[in-house]
Amino acid sequence: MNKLSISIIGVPMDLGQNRRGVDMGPSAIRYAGVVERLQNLGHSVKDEGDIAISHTRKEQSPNTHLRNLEDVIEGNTNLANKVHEVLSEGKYPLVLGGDHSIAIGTLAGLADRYENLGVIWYDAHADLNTAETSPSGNIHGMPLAASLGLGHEDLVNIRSYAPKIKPENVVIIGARSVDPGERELIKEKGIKVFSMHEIDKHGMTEVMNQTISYFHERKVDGVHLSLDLDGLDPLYTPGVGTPVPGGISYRESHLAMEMLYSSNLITSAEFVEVNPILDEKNKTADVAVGLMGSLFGESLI
Ligand code: 4U7
Ligand code: MN
Ligand code: MN
Ligand code: MN
Repeated sequence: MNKLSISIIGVPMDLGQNRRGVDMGPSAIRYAGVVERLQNLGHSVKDEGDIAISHTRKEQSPNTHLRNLEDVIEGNTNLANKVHEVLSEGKYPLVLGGDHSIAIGTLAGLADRYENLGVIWYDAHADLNTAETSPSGNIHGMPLAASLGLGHEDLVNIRSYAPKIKPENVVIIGARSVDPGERELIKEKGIKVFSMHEIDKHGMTEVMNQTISYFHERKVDGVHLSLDLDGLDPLYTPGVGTPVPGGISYRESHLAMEMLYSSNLITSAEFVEVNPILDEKNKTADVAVGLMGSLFGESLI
């Protein structure tokens, strides 16, 4: 079994959306025992601490309806640099959010090192809005679009290159709340989506088998797992800012993580949108850490 050197990077970011408290996500996940959980699997784990994030919220940034644009860019630039550094040390980046706008920074740091990076977007949402299509102005609804090179140019150009990823290297799993502009983009770019409909109809085993084969066919040189805890049903993960009923179950999610572990495909991961203020007794952080356990080999030892 492959033992990894995992670097945990906390990102106390809450500026990508309106609800307070998601900046405490990294603390809640640490409190739920992430370091011990992964060490118990034989991995070597280093907690790199938190990325510096500004906490001055602005309703709107000048010249745009995107909220807190400058501070989101600054935080994501810091994160991108850290992810890049961790990779150069040969370590496996495990990023803890924070709202999902941080995927912009994570992918900016990763894609610099990978030629043909794959991405799994495990989420109730597609996060494919741009400044033009966003109904909310919240940047946590835009990270996948930004990483594809679409949207506000400063979001798209973190670490001074774009795009970070190719649309044909993205698989979205769990989608059930997709905006009209996002739908168009999915069609136009041919992005692979396993919505709740496909999960219900074919089951998670089939969905994951197809996902894994897809990445093999695409000849990716790494796959990043971006897991938004709202991908699961709010019954299991109530501590999220934008819950959507009818989500992926607890067991289906563990199965997905176990299959990804066995596939040996995943080379980095992030767990985002844990909001302890909205949670019930740290349930959502506990589920997050449990899923990390499965992703890093728990069921098989
Ligand atoms: B998350 C939304 F309009 N699409 O853009 C938007 F429904 O990172 C929600 O997946 C985005 O939690 C949710 O604001 C972002 C909305
Ligand atoms: Mn979401
Ligand atoms: Mn998301
Ligand atoms: Mn959310």
